[in-house]
Amino acid sequence: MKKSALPDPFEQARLEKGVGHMDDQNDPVTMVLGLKDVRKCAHKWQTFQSGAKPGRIVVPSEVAIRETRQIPFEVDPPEHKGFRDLLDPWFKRPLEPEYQDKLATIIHAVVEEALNADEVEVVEEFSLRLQSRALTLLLNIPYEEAQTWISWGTHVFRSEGESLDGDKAAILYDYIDAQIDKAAENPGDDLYSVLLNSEVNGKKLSKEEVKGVMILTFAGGRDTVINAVTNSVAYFAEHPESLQRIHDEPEIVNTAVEELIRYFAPLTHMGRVATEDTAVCEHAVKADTRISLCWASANRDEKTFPNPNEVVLDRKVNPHVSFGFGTHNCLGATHARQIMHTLVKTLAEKVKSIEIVDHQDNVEVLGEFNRKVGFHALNVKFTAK
Ligand code: HEM
Ligand code: EMZ
Repeated sequence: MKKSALPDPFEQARLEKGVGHMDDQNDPVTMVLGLKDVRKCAHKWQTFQSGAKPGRIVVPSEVAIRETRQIPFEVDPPEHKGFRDLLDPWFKRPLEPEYQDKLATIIHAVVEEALNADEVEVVEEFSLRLQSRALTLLLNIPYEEAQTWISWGTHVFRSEGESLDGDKAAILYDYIDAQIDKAAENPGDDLYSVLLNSEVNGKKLSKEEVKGVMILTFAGGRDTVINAVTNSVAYFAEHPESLQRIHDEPEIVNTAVEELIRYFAPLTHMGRVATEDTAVCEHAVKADTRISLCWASANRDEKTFPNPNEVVLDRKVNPHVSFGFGTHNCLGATHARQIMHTLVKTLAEKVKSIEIVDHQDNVEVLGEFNRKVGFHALNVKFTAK
């Protein structure tokens, strides 16, 4: 099997039962596996809520390491809408040409660094740098600030060997508290200041609410983007013909990016808490227990995606759910898509070949399933055109 392949561990359970089961800190999860069922449950926010105890809809649950509610992620309708209406225009800025030019400059520099180096460890030296520098644009903060975020490593709530790391989370919380205080004293045109001066439903956002938005912006857009970027490098290392094809047919770059994102599914699943006794695929789900919407499984649903385990760069019909579905669909998707678009184009223009020298898989253990989501480390050599 190719090193860049991400096999689908859910196929049999999806076909036979439609659901899977995993335990997590004594708060078990019924995983919803089929595309239609995932969409249906994502829609039923009254039965499957996001606004449970902060941290509980994340798997592994973060209840033990945080109290701040992430906004708008852990808020249900109708309150959700007010926050979303405030945030949507800001998170659409990646569509502006000036933003795209700055992003291209950042990505070109990261690719040039890689081409000039002897060997690159992609996760830390390529993807994390790219993600952090790009995030300065989304927050509208000076470029230099990325250095601090790079020093935190890939995930802000987890570390090597520890699936939940309270000490690491505290670094992020203290940092955000300090930035909020700074912006309150000396407002600028960054996201902190904009949020501090905004109202939702006729009320100014509190510092705690601003913190809830900022934690989510840092956490939600971090290992997801790092995985997407790292998996892309691995994929093109093993499929040079695909890189050449994108070079020769640049008109397919948008569908190619969507297909890579479908195949990678960087966020495996996200939980909900049942508000009443109910059922999914004829499996009882008791009130106050958790289900998860398994985006990674839904994306391989053979009923919707022919050859689901192949990367088909010009796949025509591609209703993947890598960015979620319905109310909480990903707010950072415009930024993430723009990163992927620019990265893929830049690699196709500048890179002749990528050789994988060494790799360490990142495999998530999800009860009965083991899912490779990407790499803990990926050492490669880039060769320029
Ligand atoms: C929501 C995936 C990048 C911020 C979501 C959801 C998914 C997802 C599946 C839905 C969660 C749910 O329904 O409970 C991804 C993937 C990304 C990515 C695969 C990269 C390839 C980003 C980035 C940011 C971001 C870059 C911001 C910096 C958010 C926010 C939400 C969200 C704020 C919550 C939206 C809401 O509750 O209304 N993301 N994400 N994401 N994502 Fe992303
Ligand atoms: C949460 C989540 C958001 C969570 C849309 O996903 O991403 C996870 O990586 C974080 O650990 O706290 O922000």
